[in-house]
Amino acid sequence: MSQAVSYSVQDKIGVISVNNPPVNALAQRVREGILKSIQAAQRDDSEAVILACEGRTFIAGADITEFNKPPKEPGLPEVLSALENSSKPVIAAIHGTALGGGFEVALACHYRCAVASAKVGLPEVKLGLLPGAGGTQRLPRIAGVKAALDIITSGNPVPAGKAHDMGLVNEIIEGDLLEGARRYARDLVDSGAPLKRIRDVVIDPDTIEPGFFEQARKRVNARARGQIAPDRIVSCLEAAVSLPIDQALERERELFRELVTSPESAAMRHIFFAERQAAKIKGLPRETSQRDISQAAIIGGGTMGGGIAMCFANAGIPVILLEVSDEALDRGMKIIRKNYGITVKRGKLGEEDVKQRMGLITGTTDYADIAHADIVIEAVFENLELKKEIFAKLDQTCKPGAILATNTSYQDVDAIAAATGRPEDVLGTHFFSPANVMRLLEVVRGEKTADDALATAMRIGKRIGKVCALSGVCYGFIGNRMLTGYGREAQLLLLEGCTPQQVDSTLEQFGMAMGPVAMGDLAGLDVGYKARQSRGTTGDDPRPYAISTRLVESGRHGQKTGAGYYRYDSETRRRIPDPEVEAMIREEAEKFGIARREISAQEIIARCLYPLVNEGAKILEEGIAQRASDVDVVYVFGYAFPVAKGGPMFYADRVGLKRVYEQILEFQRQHGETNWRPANLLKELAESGGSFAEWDRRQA
Ligand code: T1G
Repeated sequence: MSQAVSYSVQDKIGVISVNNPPVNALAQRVREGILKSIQAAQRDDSEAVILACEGRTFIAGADITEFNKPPKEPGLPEVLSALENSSKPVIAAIHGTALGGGFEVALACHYRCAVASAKVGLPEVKLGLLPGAGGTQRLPRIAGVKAALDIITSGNPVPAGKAHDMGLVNEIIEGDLLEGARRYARDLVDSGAPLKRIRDVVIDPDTIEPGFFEQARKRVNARARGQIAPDRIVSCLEAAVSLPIDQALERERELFRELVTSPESAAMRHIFFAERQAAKIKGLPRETSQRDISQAAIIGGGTMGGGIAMCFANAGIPVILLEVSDEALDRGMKIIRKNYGITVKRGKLGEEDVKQRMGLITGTTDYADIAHADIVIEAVFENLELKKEIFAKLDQTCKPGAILATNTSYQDVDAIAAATGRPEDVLGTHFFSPANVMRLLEVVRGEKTADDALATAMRIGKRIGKVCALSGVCYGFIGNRMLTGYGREAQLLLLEGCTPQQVDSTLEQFGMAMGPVAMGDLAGLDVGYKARQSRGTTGDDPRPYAISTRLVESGRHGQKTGAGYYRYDSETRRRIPDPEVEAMIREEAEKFGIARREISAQEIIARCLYPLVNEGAKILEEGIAQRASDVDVVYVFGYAFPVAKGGPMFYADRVGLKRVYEQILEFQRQHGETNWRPANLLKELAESGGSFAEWDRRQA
């Protein structure tokens, strides 16, 4: 047996123990070790066999890093057959998260026991895959087809208690798992319990209502955003009902092979690892000391401040919300209650949970009350002078070592830090609206930010459920800086001949959650309008703002006024193209002497996405972002870039940087140097046949 797996027998109960940190992934040596152990168990005097894991979790799945390499024997199906065909009962003892291939191993055992804190699940769909080792065949045989479809297409874990109610777990173990599993195994043997092989369960096709699979396929494809795995999962479940299991297993393997070689899965696996890489700060050892965070404070109880406060409360961290007046504080608390109310309505939280979380949020108008906070996050509106005043006050008020963070979207974090006598404690924590929903957190490193403050911010970000990416200081950091070109080109395309619907639907077919024009209506056109008013726009190219300015000045602020670029159905909020706006666009184009023309979907995609890539390359060469994969993480988790396309930089690698570069040069010829100056890094990689992925590897 490989050192990753050990086997021993005690009191006639065999124990196969897997030890492959960090998550006991089913690497080749683990598969081989389990196979040899179960084969040995057939020949010894054991009367039952327990399959357990050391470390923090039961097997958390196949080893995702192996998918890009040639398969190695033994394959997982062979290991599962050996478990399932064992002549003596095999019991999976589950703790942590039995996921993917890990849960499929457990389903091939005859019984499953688990501690109450454990979870089971089949999250392969989140990697653009499907359970390729019998999960789509065994799960419906015990959970039923509908529940199995929900579990596999959502990819969400099922807590042990619920899994027990569903029959996925046979026994919940109190106390020590292995001791409990031994007792359970002994009881099974003494009671002559049968070898329960899930594969022997037959699904009665009459239990499936007519049209179930057609509706399921329509439903999953409607929200797939370019992902193909959900559709194939429906096909596997159809096979579970209509084919004998061995043929259905073959069908599952065939569809798995299609997915594992698909560009969509390659993109999603890229994001899986990119998300984890982004949390690592180059040059900062993993064991960099971190500051204890047990009390947070938020300055400003508006939409953002309230959402940020909820993030801490959701993670069980007490948080004080500071506002300028009781009325403002009351408004802030109302926003929080309303947000929680929505979550309860959606069935995602119970009233009891909300009560417990609200109990962690207190309010004050007195700075003295936040003096003992370990982290303070300022979330007032985007005015640099106001932020500087607040940080000067925090400097006077907060205890030494408190982390002082600003939620600014654009402002200079170094200028804010300079308003204090402790710039080493100051950094940016840029949340995305709504802060209690959007997972991205840009952590902005100031010139003088201390390493331990930075390491603490990255860790606390993960603790409150965020995906963190490190940014240096520049206008707009990573995401918003890149967004400028994306929004500008969308506006210019409108003047040059596109309708709002054409731009939006093209990018939504590409996989964006919402097109850029509709995004403007959602955010509120008056927001940008006011920012331009306060900033002043002399010298700016007026064309990208011409239409939105006209809309705002005619009272069309977007969804909030029922009309912007589109009109909105007051009931469904569905957008409705508006000929009045299209006439307005034509008028503006005429003013600028722009001859309108037919514009292809390809041009819309390139004109909007290549500025993301180009600005991303500039951000990399300036050292603002650590990796191209970090930029991908920012766009997938902060701007709903389709995960099945892997992020703007991964997508550009797939298109080919030479082609992207040459297209940018063509746009430069057509539209001038200002907006289309290629990044040096892009030029260099394009001319050398390189890629952003290789650049990341070279910089590692
Ligand atoms: N393979 C390889 N490495 C993995 C891995 C995996 N399955 N899961 C995690 N890691 C690495 C991860 O990259 C990180 O590495 C470290 O472990 C800690 O992970 C046949 C085909 C289990 C909930 O999708 O959801 O089975 O950065 O930071 O927050 O049908 O990891 O330290 O170098 O995420 O405590 C299905 C994926 C695979 C589960 C733990 N399984 N993993 O979360 O730690 S496909 C999954 C997770 C499959 C079968 C199919 C989480 C976790 P490093 P972490 P965590």
